[in-house]
Amino acid sequence: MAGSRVLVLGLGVSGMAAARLARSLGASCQAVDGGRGEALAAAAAELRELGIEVSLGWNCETALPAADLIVVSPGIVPRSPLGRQAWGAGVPLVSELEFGFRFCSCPVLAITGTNGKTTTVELTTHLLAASGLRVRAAGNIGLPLAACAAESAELDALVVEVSSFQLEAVDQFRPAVAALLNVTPDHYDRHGGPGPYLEAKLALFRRLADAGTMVLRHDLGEVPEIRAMLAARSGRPLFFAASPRADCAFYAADGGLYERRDGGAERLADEAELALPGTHNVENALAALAVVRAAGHCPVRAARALGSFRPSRHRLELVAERDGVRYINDSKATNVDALCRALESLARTTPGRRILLLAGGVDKDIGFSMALPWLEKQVKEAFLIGSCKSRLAKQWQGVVSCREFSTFEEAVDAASAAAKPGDVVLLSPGCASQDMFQNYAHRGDQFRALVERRAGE
Ligand code: UMA
Repeated sequence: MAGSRVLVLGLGVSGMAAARLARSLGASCQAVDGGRGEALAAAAAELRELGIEVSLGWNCETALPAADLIVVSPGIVPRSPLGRQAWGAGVPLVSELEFGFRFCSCPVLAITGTNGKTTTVELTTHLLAASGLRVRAAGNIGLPLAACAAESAELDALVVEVSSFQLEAVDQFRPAVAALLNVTPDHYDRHGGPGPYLEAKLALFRRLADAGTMVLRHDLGEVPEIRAMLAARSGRPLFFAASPRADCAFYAADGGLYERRDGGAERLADEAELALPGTHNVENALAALAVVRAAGHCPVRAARALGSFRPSRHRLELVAERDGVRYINDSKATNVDALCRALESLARTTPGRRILLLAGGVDKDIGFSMALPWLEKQVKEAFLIGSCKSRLAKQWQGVVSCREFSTFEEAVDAASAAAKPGDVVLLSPGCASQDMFQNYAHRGDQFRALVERRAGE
């Protein structure tokens, strides 16, 4: 990179990491961001100290600074004004994921899918660390790959959560293992529909090295685009399923998790050991074990650590129990499939409890009717917020009573007031958060604060 000119677009965590990396490699670097404000001013000051030129409040009215390589942050939409400027600049353009990957020297184990990515990445990292490997979780989970390049020489593997946004501009990204957990409606507003969304996800496999292994939920092998891709590859993928299936290397049966190998099957763990409720978490555990095997390590040893894994916050997290009412934070549910999975888990773990559901947020052009059977069974009332609240109410009204609120506080107060002993107040929005919050974690923290404030009254 020494002597080349790198232009970084967006100064969130991805852009900051990419700019620091470019500079540390001896490139001359410039960075632009359309935003302003205190946090960005502080970020810009830090970069200027490193000799990086920064322009904030970029309005796309002038040409972008000249560069040999443009590195885009995942939040920059290709058809947005800045996206059009960047993609139209006639300069090689890569995502931060691609840029970081080019300078990582340990194997990358990549995990994508609509839901369960973060849990599976954390669990895989936990299993590998418990097996004595030096590993780190990175990527969409919050630690950009570009921030791991220097440290990667000391690591045995990076377990990387990969989003469809990051895959829009990859070229040499070739993970050693690529896992696809599931594909359900999400981010159609950005990608333009189910076809392009699937295509973006499949970019992960299209660049898999021949020696690399694919890990897939068994039913994904039937998707025509995936079947065609598998037919063109020499290696066989490792399939997993949360049911007994003869065609899967990792599967669940009789309350246990199994690996089928060399004509036999070995029980790796009991399902009951998992501190993670729901069928989807059995799938996540099987996927993590499959990634361990695909990376050349022993799932039998790794499986011993399944029981000591604890999920991160904002996923079916019990934040309070008061007067017989449970308050559960599932702010990580940013699409309707994740909401259905939360309701399915609660049906298993707390059967018979009625749910007061807090939902709504950014409309990603996905339908919400998929949730109707779950709502009908378990939800007493829905308290709706955010830019898609009226659309949600229209689609759900027939099966569940819906109320719309202009602030989150009003919605949480109303749900709490309506709750009777034995009920659950569940925040599982089924939507992204950015219309009212910084991100899903901020939304979950606000929920906890509001619940705790009511407790103190
Ligand atoms: N910006 C512009 N112009 C634009 C768009 C953005 O200037 O048109 C600027 C903003 O002013 C801001 C910066 O870009 O200063 C933000 O960049 P970013 O949105 O890419 O955010 P990062 O902080 O770099 O976070 C990104 C991911 N964000 C997105 O994909 C939107 C984080 O995933 C990820 O954790 C992080 O990189 C590290 O890899 C978040 C996410 O919501 C959690 N991901 C989606 C999801 O999980 O569904 C894909």
